[in-house]
Amino acid sequence: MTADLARVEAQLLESVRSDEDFLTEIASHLITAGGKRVRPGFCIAAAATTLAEDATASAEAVSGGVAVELVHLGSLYHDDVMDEAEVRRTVDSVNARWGNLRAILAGDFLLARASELAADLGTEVAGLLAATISRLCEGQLLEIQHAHDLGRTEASYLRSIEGKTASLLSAACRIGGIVAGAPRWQIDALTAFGRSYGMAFQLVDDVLDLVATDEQLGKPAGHDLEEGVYTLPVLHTLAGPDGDELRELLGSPLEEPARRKALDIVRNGDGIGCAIDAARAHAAEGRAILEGLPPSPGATGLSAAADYLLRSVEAAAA
Ligand code: GRG
Repeated sequence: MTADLARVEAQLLESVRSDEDFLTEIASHLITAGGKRVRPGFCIAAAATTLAEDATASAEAVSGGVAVELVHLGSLYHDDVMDEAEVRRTVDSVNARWGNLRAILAGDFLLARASELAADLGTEVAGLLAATISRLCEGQLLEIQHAHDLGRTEASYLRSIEGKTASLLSAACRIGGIVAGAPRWQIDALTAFGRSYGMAFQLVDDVLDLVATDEQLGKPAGHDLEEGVYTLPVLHTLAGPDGDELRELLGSPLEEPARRKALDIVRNGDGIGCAIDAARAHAAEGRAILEGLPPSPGATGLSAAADYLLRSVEAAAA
């Protein structure tokens, strides 16, 4: 996988080259800044579930992974504009360095380059990636529609994270299966695994925003609370015995020391445990789906990723 991911890095940089050097620079900014590359890794591992033994990834699996990462990057460029974020992947966000107009354009450029790569992989992949971009927009819109909404329901939260996060992880796995020529039932199983893992991934991300230290996050904890994004631990706390106290603080933009106080209430209640349980259930569902596949290093790798995700949040919340 290490050598395959090195090919992903090279192709990512290659795919954002423009005749306009300045656009190349902006579009490369968050690629060189790092990132975990979970989505390309999943595309490659999903393709590898068709092989009984370790093998070098095909060019199509690498391209599929690059296309999905470019969509992820494009969404981060736009998300940082919406959030007025200053830091991403430990460096200046694109909007902080070059302004919103350039960040939006460069985000569009990343989506365009992703689409070109997807087109080379065939109409099914191109259609899937386009549909997934729509789902990201729907999930994100649902989130902003409910900003500061004390009446946000758990069902609405789950719909939002399915769109904004799980859909892309699911597409990464599906594309891996498609380009590897897996049978349809296996492509569908990989798609379902990616969705389950993606739900767990966003639940974990939301818990970490509440439980990790400011130093671990590289930004103040409780950022979602501050933005008015009430995630599952918060919704659960609002519905519980400390709900009234928390409700008094939320519902409008949050300044210090109210952010600290709200964070303490959520940390001391059982909302964090409830969200970790939900993540655990989604990860278990994902692992069970993988058990239905023929044994392969690809399936083992995807299952290990689900284990690792849960261990990381359990350690942070302990
Ligand atoms: C333009 C495609 C597009 C979408 C517009 C802005 C938007 C709608 C969607 C944003 C969706 C979003 C930011 C979801 C959060 C996804 C998420 C969990 C990001 C963090 O992913 P990691 O942890 O980050 O994999 P790295 O940096 O490691 O890649």
